[in-house]
Amino acid sequence: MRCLALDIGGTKMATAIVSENQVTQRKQISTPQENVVEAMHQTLAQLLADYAGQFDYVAVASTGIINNGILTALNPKNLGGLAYFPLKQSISKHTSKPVLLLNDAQAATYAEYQLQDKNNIQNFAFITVSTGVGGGLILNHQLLTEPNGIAGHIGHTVADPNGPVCGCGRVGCVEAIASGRAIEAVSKQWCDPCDPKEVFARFRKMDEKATALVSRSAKAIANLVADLVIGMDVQKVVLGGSVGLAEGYLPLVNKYLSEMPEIYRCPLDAAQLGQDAGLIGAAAWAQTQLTHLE
Ligand code: ADP
Ligand code: BMX
Ligand code: ZN
Repeated sequence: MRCLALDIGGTKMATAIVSENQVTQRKQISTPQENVVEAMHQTLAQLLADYAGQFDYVAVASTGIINNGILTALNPKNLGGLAYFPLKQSISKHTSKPVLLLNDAQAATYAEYQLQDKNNIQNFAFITVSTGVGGGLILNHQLLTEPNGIAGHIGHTVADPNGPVCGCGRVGCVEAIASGRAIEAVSKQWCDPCDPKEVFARFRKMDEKATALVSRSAKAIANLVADLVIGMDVQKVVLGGSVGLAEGYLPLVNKYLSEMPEIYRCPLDAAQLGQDAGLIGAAAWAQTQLTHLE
């Protein structure tokens, strides 16, 4: 079965044909940031036209809470202010093939879990540190998506009750401290402003301000991992997203984790599928859903 897979993040949209976990015809564009509703409809129409005739089903991994084919942003600021979008309907206008959807981090979780030693790991989590901070949970070998698509939104647990207000409305979320957008919110105010990519370049050159900012993010993620271990007996965590995979970040998170009492620790690795985890996971998860429907 050939899948047209779409991975919609706050910064970029990736598309590809995925068949037996192999990614071909991959394309990447920027996620619309203005007139988002109209631009999203148009972008999806164009993508469906580009891949016409090349797929048997469509699988979408998207940022936001995905429930009944509808995207509801927990943090609309990550999507140019878009709070609600009828994602399934928008795609189904252009194809008669089945369209299945789940959250982007949940999709990546599913893909990365397939690569684990499943006999020894029954509870697993994935964290993406990207535009936002997303997550997915496998408990007792099962990916949590029910009942409302919310499970795994661990970027909106609290890292600092006295921290900045998050785009979701809560104060001090992990996302408001650790995400790419949170890093940018600080670095663009510097007298020598820069984007997160440059923050990391400066961090690797031991710049003091950049190191403090990256460390603040890494510490919040290390605490999030510890919370998963102590709250759900998570046995392994995998990290993804452009911030999560940035050189030097994972070792720093691991350093903070190693400073905690042993009971809070678990192995923490980088996503093996890198930027393709969402595409591959969406395709594979959707295929299991189709099999259940048969
Ligand atoms: P998405 O959120 O769309 O899935 P990414 O995983 O690429 O996309 O995350 C985007 C965020 O990562 C942005 O905030 C961006 O500034 C930041 N970013 C992009 N490239 C890098 C890099 N090389 N190092 C650190 N941060 C990066
Ligand atoms: C936000 C939230 C999650 C998403 C996470 C990572 C929105 C629009 N998104 O916490 O659903 O999984 O960001 O998303 O509320 P990304 O865009 O950084 O990949
Ligand atoms: Zn929040």
